[in-house]
Amino acid sequence: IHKSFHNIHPAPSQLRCRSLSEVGAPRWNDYEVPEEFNFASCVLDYWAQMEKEGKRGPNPAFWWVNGQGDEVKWSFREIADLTRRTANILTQTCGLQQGDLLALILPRVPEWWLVAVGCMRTGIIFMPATIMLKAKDILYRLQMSKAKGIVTTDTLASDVDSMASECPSLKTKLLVSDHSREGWLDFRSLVKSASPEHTCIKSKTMDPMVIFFTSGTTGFPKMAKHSHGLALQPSFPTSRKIRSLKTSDVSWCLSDSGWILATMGTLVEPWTAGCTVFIHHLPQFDTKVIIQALLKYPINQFYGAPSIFRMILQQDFTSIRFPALEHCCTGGEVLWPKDQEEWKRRTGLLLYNVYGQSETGIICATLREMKIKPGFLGKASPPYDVQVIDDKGSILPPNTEGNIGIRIKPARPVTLFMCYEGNPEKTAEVECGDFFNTGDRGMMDEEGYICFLGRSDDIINASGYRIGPAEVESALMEHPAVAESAVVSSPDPIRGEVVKAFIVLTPQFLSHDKDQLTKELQDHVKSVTAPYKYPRKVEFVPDLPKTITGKIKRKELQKKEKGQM
Ligand code: BCO
Repeated sequence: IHKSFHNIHPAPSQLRCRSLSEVGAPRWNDYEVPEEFNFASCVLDYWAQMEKEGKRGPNPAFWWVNGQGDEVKWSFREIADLTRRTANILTQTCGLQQGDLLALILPRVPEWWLVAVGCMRTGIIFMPATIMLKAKDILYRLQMSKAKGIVTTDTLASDVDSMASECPSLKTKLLVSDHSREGWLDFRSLVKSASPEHTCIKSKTMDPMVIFFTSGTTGFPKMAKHSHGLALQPSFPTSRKIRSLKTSDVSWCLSDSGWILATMGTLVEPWTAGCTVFIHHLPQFDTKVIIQALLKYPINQFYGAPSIFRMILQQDFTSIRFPALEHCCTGGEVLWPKDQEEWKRRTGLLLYNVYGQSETGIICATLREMKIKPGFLGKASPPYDVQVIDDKGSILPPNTEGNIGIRIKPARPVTLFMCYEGNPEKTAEVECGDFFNTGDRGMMDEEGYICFLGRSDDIINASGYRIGPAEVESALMEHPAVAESAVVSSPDPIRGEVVKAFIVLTPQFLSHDKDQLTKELQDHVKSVTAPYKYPRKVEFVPDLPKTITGKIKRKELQKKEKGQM
């Protein structure tokens, strides 16, 4: 169905001052797709207009703090102005055009939101990545994507400079800093002088908008390319009920700005509802700072990976009441029933589960109005038709274990990634009959609730980070002590899973102190690749189990870790 966004999405005007779950949606449904859609003009500018007409309350659209007394508060009108300026910087000063790729590697600083929306306005495809990336990770991303631009901070600028000659496509570098740097454009100065006049492109819903790098079981991360349709997800009636955000809400999603959870949970979803996005800079994760912020600020919606909730529960309190907090939502890794029980017992609040991937956005959710079934993710969230399928793509009966699949035929959902950019083989590999195979194992009960039973491949999900074993093994192999290694997931009571490396040492390191060597190898991995991937557990072994053809039997090591052998 092709209509203009406002024909089928009258919802924003109805969202004002009412709970999203109260809003009837008689004229549109979970599956309609407008021919043209651009989040910046259709949603953000809408709220700016509502503010202008005095039809939205005085609460800010964006509220950023850094714990050192600095604070940024922007209204939608200010964001509209600043993102138009950013759009002009990207196109006029940087010379980028619709369809060009821009690496966006910033910590949680306000400029991240400006650049992301500036890209939407211009059709420049942004590629968010975590600030934890190291030089080689960045080089890989720039070369793979042939990015024409990069936006980053002082921390990574010298790494980028050191490899610029190996990235012939890279023609523009924007620095977000209080200092200037030779060869870099100074974003903060430019934004002050840029024109606020800009006409948003008329993007087709299926035009590309964003690319997330996502780890696979073999090789290095793939580029999951999404269209502007991804940003439609929180407009769908069912998706709106996931957190039932309303304009007066203050929503804090703790995701690092590199993940899809940040694009959706700190930008698209809350701003679709017209509510306040709260952000704490949080350069280092610190549970105490999080608790203090929940006590101090009027945050009533809290969203983050289960490890974050578990880490908060590790703190020394028997019971705590966060004065404003009403709704807690978690996703990105397995949520155990005991986490939900403990969170309820000690905070008095329910903890709702959502499930998704970089390729999909939210696939399943326990909506705010649904009963929580401990151990279950929730039900399929339209536009996704989620089924548990066998290896040929046939739907399995209830309570049968299989692969979690999303129906892509006869119609591919608009919010599902378009493809792995430049990798038709991998794109084809994840298709299974009429379904996209998530690679996750699961089971559906008679009520349609789905539970997660693990990965079907070797991908590790450590505290919500998707880590490919090959990325860690390749980093380990660069160390002279490592003759061979095999990296697998190992259970952990706080992080759900952690990375474990089985290492065969080279002869000259056999007599080295093992504790010292473990630390040295961990530091080595942290220094050559994004540090969240480092092996928190290391075991030195004389050899690795292998097949007759010499392939490492990872599954065997994996089973041993899970205590199944
Ligand atoms: O634990 P260590 O201290 O030994 O190491 C930590 C850091 O100290 C270290 N590090 C950070 N920057 C470094 C550095 N080391 C050297 N140089 C640097 N520049 O690296 C380790 C980082 O590990 P971490 O981030 O797991 O540890 P941390 O700080 O305890 O954080 C805990 C969590 C729970 C906050 C963190 O793991 C996290 O944010 N997890 C959630 C990830 C997430 O949001 N996933 C969602 C992805 S999107 C998705 O799944 C789709 C869902 C719809």
